[in-house]
Order: sequence, then C-alpha cells, then structure tokens
Amino acid sequence: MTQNKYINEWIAEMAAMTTPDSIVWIDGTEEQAEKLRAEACATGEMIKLNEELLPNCYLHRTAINDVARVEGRTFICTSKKEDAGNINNWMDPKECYEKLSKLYKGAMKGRTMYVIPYSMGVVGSDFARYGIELTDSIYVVLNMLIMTRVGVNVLTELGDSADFIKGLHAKADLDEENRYIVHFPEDNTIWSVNSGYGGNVLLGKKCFALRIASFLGRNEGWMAEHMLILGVEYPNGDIKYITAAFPSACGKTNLAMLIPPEIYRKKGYKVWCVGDDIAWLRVGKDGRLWAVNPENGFFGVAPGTNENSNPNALHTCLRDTIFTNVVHNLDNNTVWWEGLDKNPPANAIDWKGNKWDYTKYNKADKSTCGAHPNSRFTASAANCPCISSEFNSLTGVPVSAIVFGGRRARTAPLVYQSTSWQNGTFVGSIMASETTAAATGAVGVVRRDPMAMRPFVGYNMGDYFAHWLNMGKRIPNPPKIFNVNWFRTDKDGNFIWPGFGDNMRVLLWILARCEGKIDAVETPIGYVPHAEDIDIEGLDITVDTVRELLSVDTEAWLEDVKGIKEFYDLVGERVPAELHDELKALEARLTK
Ligand code: OXD
Ligand code: MN
Repeated sequence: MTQNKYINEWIAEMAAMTTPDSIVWIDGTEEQAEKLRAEACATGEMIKLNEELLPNCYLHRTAINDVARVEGRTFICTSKKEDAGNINNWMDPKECYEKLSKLYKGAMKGRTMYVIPYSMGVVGSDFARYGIELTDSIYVVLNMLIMTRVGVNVLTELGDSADFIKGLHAKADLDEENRYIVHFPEDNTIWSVNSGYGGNVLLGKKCFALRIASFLGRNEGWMAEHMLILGVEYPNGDIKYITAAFPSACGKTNLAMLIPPEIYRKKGYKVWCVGDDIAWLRVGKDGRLWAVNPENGFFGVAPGTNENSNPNALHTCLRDTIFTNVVHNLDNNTVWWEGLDKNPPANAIDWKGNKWDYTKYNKADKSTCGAHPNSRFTASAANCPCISSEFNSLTGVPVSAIVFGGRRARTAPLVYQSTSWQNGTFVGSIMASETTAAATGAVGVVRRDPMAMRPFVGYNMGDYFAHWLNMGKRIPNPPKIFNVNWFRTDKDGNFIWPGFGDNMRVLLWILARCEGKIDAVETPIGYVPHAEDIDIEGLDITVDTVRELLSVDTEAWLEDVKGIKEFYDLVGERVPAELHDELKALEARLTK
C-alpha cells in the first residue's frame, strides 16, 4: 500500500508480535466498508437495523465489563516520571513495552489485523496530523471510518515521512485485569489492549487528539483542548466563534448543537456546530487564535438525547450510525434509550443482550436500565443539520471567547468573565464539577478537572498550566475567557436556570463583552453581568432570579479556595508561580 519504510517496518514488527492470520489495509472506500459491515453482521459483532427507519445504521454491544474509559488503567509513559506528573498514572516506557508485549504476543492469532491510515484534521491542512491504527476489531475500523478521515490520501500526504502516530490495538481476551491504555508521547506511540470500548480503542480520539496532541502542542506552540466549537450567527450574517470546555455530564454536545429559543430564531439568529469534543488551536497570521475540530464525527452519549434536549444530535444519528449498548427494539428493529421518549419498547433486548422488561425500570437503580448510561452513537458530522460551513476549513475558525464550565450547585454564578489571559488560565485551572446523585450516590463531591483535561493531558499538569500562560504571550489578540454554570440550584435543589437553548442568552452576553459592547460588575472573582443585561424575554423567570443566579457566594468561594490549594499541592511544584499569585489575590479579594 505504501513504500514508506517506517510504516512498513513498524507494521512488520507489530505483526511479528501479534501474529495475525492476515493483514488488511483500510482504503477508505465505501465498497470495503460495506464488505466489513456485512462481515460484522455475519459474525454477530453488529446487528443491521431497519433500513427504512434507520438507513445504514447498526447496533453493537460491548462486553459487559467494558463500557467506559478506564482512567485507572490509562498511563503516560515518559522517560522521567515527573514529566508525566502526579495527576497521570506513569510507567517506565521500557518496562511498559516489555509488560504489554507479553499481552500482545500472539493476540491476533486466528484474526485479521486491519491497518487504518487516518488523519486528524483535514488532510493536507496545516492543522492535520496523521496516524495509523492497527486493530483486530472490525467495530473499531467502522467507527474510525466515521470519526476520522481515513484513506490512501493520508499515505500519499505522509510520503516517506516518519511523522505519524503509531497506534496498536488488540482486543485480546477483554480481560479487565490486563486492560491497558498507554501512551508513549516521546515515541509518538499508543498501545491499547484488552478493551473494545470506544474511548479506549478509537485511538484517534482521546489518545491521539488529546493526550499525544497536547504533548506535541506544548513542544510546537499550539494547543489540543477538550473543547466544543460553535458559531453564533447574528441576523446580519456575522458569525462569532466560541470554544467551550466542560467535564463529562455537563451537556457539551447539547451546547455544541444548541437551537436558539424561538424569539431569537425569528430575529434570524442561528448556531452552527464545528465540533462537540476536541479543539486544536493555533495562533493565526492575524494574531487571533484559530480553532479546528480534528474529528470527523460525533461519539455522543445516547441516554438523555431527545427532541427537546438535542434535536440536532437526534437527526444526526438517523442514518449511517453505529449505536453501542443501547436497547434493541425487536418490534421494528430500531433502537431506544432512557430519555429518548416516553415509549419504551415492550419487546426489547437490553444492552447486555438480555430480554428487557421496561416495567421493572426504576430510575434510581441503574441496573434496571435498558441502555447502558454510557451507551453511544457514532455518527458522521456531515449528517448534522447544524454543521458549520467551516467544518472542513483548512484554516479553522477565529475564536472570540473561550468558555469554561462545570456543574456547581452554589459556588459559580451563571457566568463571569476573567480579567486577563493569566486570570482566565487560573479560572480554567480551578474548574470543578460536583457529582450528581444519579451518577454516584454521593451528592456534591467536588472533582477538580482543570480545563476539563484532567484525564487527557499527556504530560505534567503543572507544565500544561505553564503552556497556557506561554500561549497567552504568543497571541497578540487573544480570546476573552469566561466561566459558566448552568446548574445552580435553589434551596430545594431545583435548577434555577432553564439551560439548553436558553443558554444562547448567556452566549450573547459573552460575545457582547468580547466586542466591548456592554459593561459589567466587578466582583472578587471577575466581571459578572448586570442582571438586566441577561435577556429573559419569553422566560418564566424574573430579574431577581437572574440576580440570584449571578450572586457571588463569598463563603462558598472561600471554602473552594481550600480545595484549590489542595489540588495545586497535588499537581505539585510545577504549578506556575503566576497561578499561586492569582489564588492569593483571589483569597485577598474575598476576605477584604
Ligand atoms: C467523551 C468523554 O467520551 O469526555 O467525550 O468522556
Ligand atoms: Mn469528551
């Protein structure tokens, strides 16, 4: 397929270790994909769904012990432990190669090794980086064909270069005790073994586009971030772009595909989705920060996706989609998940492959769910009704605002603006989210998740903060940095802000601030809107409620300062002095 000796020698070496029966190159053609789908259906790996209702859609079930990313088994293998830092699991690279080689030995015997040449970003663009994934899973091949740009043109672009990310995946025995997702950033290598779940095995996504890319970006002067990218179109046709980072379970995909409230739609406002999970950011020739989404599809959480929460996502997965671990409706050969609608199918199979009795469903008991809470749809960006016309742009989109956020019942106001890039980096570094009862049983446990990158920084978190500060010095016209919290609750625990499409009202305030069109109130934590400046026309809430949403609870913040100190101590001595200064200054402002 290629004359590139680096590629061919590496494949030969991996094949000698894993001993597949055959090696098949994936060329990106529809004919080959169709043959693989048929083969997966013949072996039961996938189920073809109703062609009329869900054209070209398939259902797959993972092993029941293999349903999510495994942070405890994810490693960054740098030669020096301190370069991986305290937040990452670390293994010595040599030791790790030796240990995992034993697990890979003969792991593909009786199987086929597929070779997937893929690009993160538009092939040939300045942003693009190339990878080759070797895998023994057709499911992985078919997901990669949706999530990345796969094809021989990647090999053409690579020519005889050694500059590609080498990914090796083997399902082996799906043994949890020997499951490893390991990254060798100094060798551009990713090894994944004993898993078949998306986040662990679609190596272009979290492993390459975040962990390895964050390492490359630090060395080369760009950024790889866990951020959605959206464009807000004004009635006059102007479009302004925002990137936003939120931890899991905070509605990233919903915000990325937001539909403005009717009063805004009538005035001519629109929102365009560029990406829902990952942004690569570079300084443009014009001195602004430019963003691309390196992916080509969405690997979205299915439960809770419905006509109200995210109609665009729902429409995106009506065709050409792979569903994983959702309910199979046997009556019409379609799929269902909790929160899709109020009509659970009576004749159905649950995500574990067992007959499912929806009458036994109890919201409080996850084991009665028909779909796994982390069940997914893998769908093509091209099928998204609100996909941006800039999705395939070679240069990306210019970013006006960076938005951080989390799920906080009390601490963070609906929105506030940082006072500078340095202060904004601090705001990102102290990001946190509270667990919900539904997720863990323990309400309000705060997990620090800086820039929503805690599981995804491929090097020392302290160095990552320093890279953010350095980038600020390199961007002549940087985006303004904000923090939002859609999840503030009243004393009875009810959400105060309506969220979803109405978050548009907050985005418009953010963009007005970026344009210098509106002033704000200075508080100890940053700039907060005047309550009257958040438009509530057509909403069921009053300006006083907005005032409550925007209030800064000094006591809660002082409590938070303690948690931030503990977290900085955990990250260790590489936390930049500027961020310690920011923390001291915040504490002083809060106690003044
Ligand atoms: C994801 C995640 O799957 O962040 O996108 O876990
Ligand atoms: Mn994500």
